[in-house]
Amino acid sequence: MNSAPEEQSRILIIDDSATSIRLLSAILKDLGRIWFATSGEAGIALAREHRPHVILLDVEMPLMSGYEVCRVLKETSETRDASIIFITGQSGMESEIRALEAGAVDFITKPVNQPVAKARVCTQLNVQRQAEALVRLAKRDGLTGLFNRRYFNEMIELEFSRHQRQGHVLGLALIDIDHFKAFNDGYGHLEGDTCLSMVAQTIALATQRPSEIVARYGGEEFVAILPHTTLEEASKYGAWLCEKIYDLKIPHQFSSCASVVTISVGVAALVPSENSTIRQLINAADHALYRAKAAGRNRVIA
Ligand code: GH3
Ligand code: MG
Ligand code: MG
Ligand code: MG
Ligand code: MG
Repeated sequence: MNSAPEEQSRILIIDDSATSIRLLSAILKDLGRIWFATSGEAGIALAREHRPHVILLDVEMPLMSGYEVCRVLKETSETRDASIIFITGQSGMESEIRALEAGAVDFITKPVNQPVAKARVCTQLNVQRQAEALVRLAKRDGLTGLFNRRYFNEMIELEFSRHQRQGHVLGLALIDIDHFKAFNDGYGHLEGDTCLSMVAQTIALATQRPSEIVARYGGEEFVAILPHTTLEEASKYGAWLCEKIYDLKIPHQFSSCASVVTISVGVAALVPSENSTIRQLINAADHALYRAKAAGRNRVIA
């Protein structure tokens, strides 16, 4: 969750003809992972489960037509962004317009011309890849590669409503590098950037649960969302982070609390209640961080 791996392309073929599915699978087999369904309903279920990048959708099918399937896919949040390419035996302007109006991005006519079909799917896979790259960039901080503040804001809303609904404890940690201004002043801004990145990577690596999210909160401040984490567990996590950063042994001769780079951590946790808010949680962690600084830094306070 806190790093961003490249994903394999995913293609779904929805067509009531087994022959047609066999042919298309053979044409597209090198482009990614392929699923297929022989009815609209089964296709929609597969699309929700696997979130294909490209969906090849037969127009003429019994029960649910391709147009209807397309409409449902476009109205469903998990499948809305897939590129839908219609496959049809009907050629002509009218069916082409109807397909585009239903939300399709392209159109392949039967009998399928193999190189053309492959090229069209390739084009859409590239479009999808670029869209994914943009989404990834929009979530990330340029220097450290961690999630950015905007993404944190989205995710804390999500986790907070989950915590209210499901009734679990929601932990939060605010992490701030100690005497970082002095580090910059003493070693220069570039060294400062390198130090910031190393600290960020270490925090990200130490925050392993898939539900946990680490973001760059501001300049030399980071934040970790810790779902299902009590105050005591969050304190342990904070202490562990302090140790990990200390163990990096990044020299800091201008620090007045240690000879290496250290962090201070403030943690808080919310138990579900009707009048608790996100602001409360962040403020509590912020006050704890302030106290960790006042108490001498290189420590966690709850
Ligand atoms: P404290 O222990 O109380 O947190 O002291 P501090 O010096 O770390 O805190 P202060 O808020 O005074 O200074 C933070 C410094 O972090 C100042 C700013 O120049 C530096 N900083 C913020 N963002 C970046 C960055 O992206 N790169 C570098 N090199 N420095 C940054
Ligand atoms: Mg058909
Ligand atoms: Mg400060
Ligand atoms: Mg600081
Ligand atoms: Mg700060």
